[in-house]
Amino acid sequence: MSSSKKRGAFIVIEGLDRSGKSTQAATLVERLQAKHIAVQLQKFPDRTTTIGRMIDSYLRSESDLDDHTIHLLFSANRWELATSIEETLNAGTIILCDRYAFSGIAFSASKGLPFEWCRAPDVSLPAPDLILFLDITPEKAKERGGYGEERYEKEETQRKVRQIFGRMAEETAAQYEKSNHGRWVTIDASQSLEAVTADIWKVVEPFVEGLSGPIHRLWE
Ligand code: NYM
Ligand code: MG
Repeated sequence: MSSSKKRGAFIVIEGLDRSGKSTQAATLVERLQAKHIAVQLQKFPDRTTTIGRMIDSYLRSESDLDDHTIHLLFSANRWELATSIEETLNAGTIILCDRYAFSGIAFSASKGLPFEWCRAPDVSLPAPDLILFLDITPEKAKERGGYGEERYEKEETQRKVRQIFGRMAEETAAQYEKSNHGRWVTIDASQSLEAVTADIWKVVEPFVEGLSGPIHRLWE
C-alpha cells in the first residue's frame, strides 16, 4: 500500500422518520457499487449488538428506560462501532451512515434533556466529512403512508426534532466556516424520489475519490 493511499469519506444521512433516508442510502450504495467504489452501509441504531437489542426493545415499547439511560445507550451503540468505522475508512472504503449523533441529540433533546448534556457523550467519535440532512415537514412525512408504531413516530415529536436539527444545521455550518471539515448540506426531501437522488449525488460525487486528510473527531 502506498503512503499516498486515500481514506474513504465518512458520509452521514440524517432526517426525520419517513424522510426517505433508508431508501436514499440504499440507492446511493447501489450507485457507488455499480461504479466499483468500495462502500459500507452502517445504520444507527445498530440493533444487532447487545446494546442494540436493548435499544430495539425500548423503541418498540417492550421496555421502559429513563431518558438519560436510553440516550447513553444510543451513544454507546456508536462507540462500540467507532473503531471498526475508523478501520473501514482507513482501508479506503466509504462509510454511508443512516443516522448518527445528530439524531441522538435531536430525539433526546426533544424530550427536554439539555442540548449540551445530550451532545457530551458523542464528543470525539469519528466525525463525518459530510452530513446530508433530508429535510421534510412532519406533515409531508406523515402523508407518506403515516408514521409507524415506534416511539417518537408522532407529528408533535417530529416537529420538535426538526427544530433541533435546524439548530444543528446552523451550528455545523458555522463550525465548517472555521475548520473547513464536516460539511452539512440540507436537501429538500419533499421533492420526488428522483430529484432527491439527483441532489444527493451532486453533493456526494466530489467525495467518492477518497480523502487525504485524517479522520476528524466530532465536536473537537
Ligand atoms: N434515535 C436514533 C434516537 O433517538 N437516538 C439516536 O441516537 C438514534 C441513532 O431511533 N425514531 C431514534 C430515531 C428513530 C429511532 O431509528 C429508530 P430508525 O432509523 O427509524 O430505525
Ligand atoms: Mg424510524
